Amino acid sequence: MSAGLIVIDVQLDFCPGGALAVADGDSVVAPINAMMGAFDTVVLTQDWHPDGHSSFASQHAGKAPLEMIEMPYGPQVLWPDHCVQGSAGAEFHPALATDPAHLVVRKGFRPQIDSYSAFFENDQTTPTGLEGYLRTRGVETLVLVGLATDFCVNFSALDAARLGFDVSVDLAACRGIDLDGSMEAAKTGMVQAGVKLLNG
Ligand code: VGL
Ligand code: ZN
Repeated sequence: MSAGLIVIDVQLDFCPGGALAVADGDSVVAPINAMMGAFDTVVLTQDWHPDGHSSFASQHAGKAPLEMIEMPYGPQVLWPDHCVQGSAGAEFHPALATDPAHLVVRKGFRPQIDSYSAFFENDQTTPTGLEGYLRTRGVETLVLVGLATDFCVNFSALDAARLGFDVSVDLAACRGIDLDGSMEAAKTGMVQAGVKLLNG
C-alpha cells in the first residue's frame, strides 16, 4: 500500500496574470512543495492544448469565454485560449518544485476533446494511462491538490474515487474558478462520491 500526490495544473495560465487566472492560484505552490516529501509517488498534470483547441471560445463564432456549447461527448464550457503547447502560460509555476515529480501527465492535447480529469478525457472513456501507472506502482491512497478545485481537481477526484482509490482533496492547496456555483456543487459532488475533503 502506498500513497500518491497528484498535483493538478499548477501552470502560469491558471495563476494571477495568466489567461485563465484562478484567484489566488499561486498560493497553492508553497503548501504543495511542502507536501511532496511525504509521498511515495508524486505526479504532476499539465493542461496541454494545441493551438485552436475546440474548448477555446475563439474557435466558435459568436461565442464568448465561459459560455457553454454541446460537444459530441456532452456539454462543454468554452474557455479563453490557455495552456497552449509550448507557450509561457503552459509552463509550471516557476516556484513549483518539479524535480521531486516521478511523472508528468499531459492532457487536453486532442483537438476535438477537452480533458479535465487526470484519468479520463471529457468523453469519460478515453484513458490517460494514469490509472495503470498508479496501480502498477501499488498506489492505493491519493491526495489531490492544485487548480482548479471545481474543474480539473474535481473531475480527477471523482474519477479516482470511481476507480476505487482512497481519495482526499486537500482544499488548503487548491483554488477554484467558481462559475455559477461550481465550487459548492463540486464539493457536494465529491463528498457524495466518497472523496474526503481536508482543510475545508
Ligand atoms: C482547467 C478549465 C480548462 C483546470 C483546465 O485545470 O481546472 N479548467 N482547462
Ligand atoms: Zn484547459
